[in-house]
Amino acid sequence: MQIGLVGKPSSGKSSFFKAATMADVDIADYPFTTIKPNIGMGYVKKDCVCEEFKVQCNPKNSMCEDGKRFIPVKLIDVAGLVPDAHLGKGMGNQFLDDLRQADCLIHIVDASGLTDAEGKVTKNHDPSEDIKFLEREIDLWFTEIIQRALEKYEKKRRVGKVDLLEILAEQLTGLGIVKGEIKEALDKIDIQETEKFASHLRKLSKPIVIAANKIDLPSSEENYKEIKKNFPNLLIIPTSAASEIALKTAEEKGLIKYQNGEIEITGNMEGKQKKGLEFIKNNVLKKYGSTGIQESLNKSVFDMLDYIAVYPVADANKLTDKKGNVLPDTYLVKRGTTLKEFAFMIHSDIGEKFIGGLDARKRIKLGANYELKDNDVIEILFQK
Ligand SMILES: Nc1nc2c(ncn2[C@@H]2O[C@H](COP(=O)(O)OP(=O)(O)OP(=O)(O)O)[C@@H](O)[C@H]2O)c(=O)[nH]1
Ligand SMILES: [Mg+2]
Repeated sequence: MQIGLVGKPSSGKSSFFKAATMADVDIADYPFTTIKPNIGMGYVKKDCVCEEFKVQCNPKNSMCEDGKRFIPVKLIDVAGLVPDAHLGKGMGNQFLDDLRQADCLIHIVDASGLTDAEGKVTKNHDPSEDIKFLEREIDLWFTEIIQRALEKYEKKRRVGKVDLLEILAEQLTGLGIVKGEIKEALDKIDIQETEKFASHLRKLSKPIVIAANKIDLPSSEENYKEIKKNFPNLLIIPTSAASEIALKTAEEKGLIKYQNGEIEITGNMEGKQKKGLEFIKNNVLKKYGSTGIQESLNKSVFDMLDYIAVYPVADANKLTDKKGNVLPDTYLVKRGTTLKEFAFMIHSDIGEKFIGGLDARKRIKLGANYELKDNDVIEILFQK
């Protein structure tokens, strides 16, 4: 699972990245602080099935803390995107190629309205404008890729018979778009209207969640309400990346206990630090329920992409892998994934030698076409 963080300069992409990964990255109040992409691991958080099964788990590909499973997702923080990036403005849009493998995007919007379209300090900038321009620039990036495929098609056509669908599929597989989707788009939209065609495919392969960031700033409240009104069909989450960094840092220093959006002071704190924490408590946690960072990742994966968590085990009775680790792995898979498809995800060898599966909860046998359910714990049977 990969999630791309996009947005105009200074909207807080690297702050969001740091808040989610706690990796040390450059954060500054001037545009284009980030040039080369930052890549790291964030986590989606979910109730672990260990409590239900009343076992102590030994996670391998994920973590479990107080009954919550933290499942890794790759985050990519890129340079800022500005209007007309496709014409080479700012850092251009070539760097978006780093996001080809991303399953979805989180658009980090500066909800405070205190930075302009290029990330420079201003007043009363309308964040709705940022949402519109960014969608357009992402669509234009797709348009360029499709145009390159069309050029390739024209070139090949001159020397022999070629299939447009084949060429498009070849060029677009890197964006995670499958043949069926391209065929559907070709049937529906004239590819000569390349931008429209591109926009359709972009929505399929790179859906966007909006993080209304800097929600701690007073001017954000009105703007947040406004963007929710203007874009009723978008998933919009209020976030304060800076607050999340402050809280995690205070926790690392042993000053507070920070869990599930609640803080408890445990260490000695000076007046200024205490004031800062009080501010976050009142203006972010109480007002919006949380800093929104974890929600953004969770909602992207579980709500927008509609993924579920599945626990493969080698022994459905003991719930262990071959080495005896209890509930070692959690996989994120798209809802609708079949058992046999899942077998191939774990290992192509297991897929090829697939026989069936065992449901550890219901203790029943499962067939190849069984559709996986959220929190399934499954032993896959294969020829050894
Ligand atoms: N008040 C407040 N400030 C924030 C928040 N998130 C980021 N900032 C500030 O916004 C400025 C830009 O943050 P960055 O994370 O560097 O922004 P970016 O989007 O990565 O910027 P580029 O790499 O230049 O494109 C910094 O001064 C941050 O401290 C937030 O939630 N609240
Ligand atoms: Mg940055």
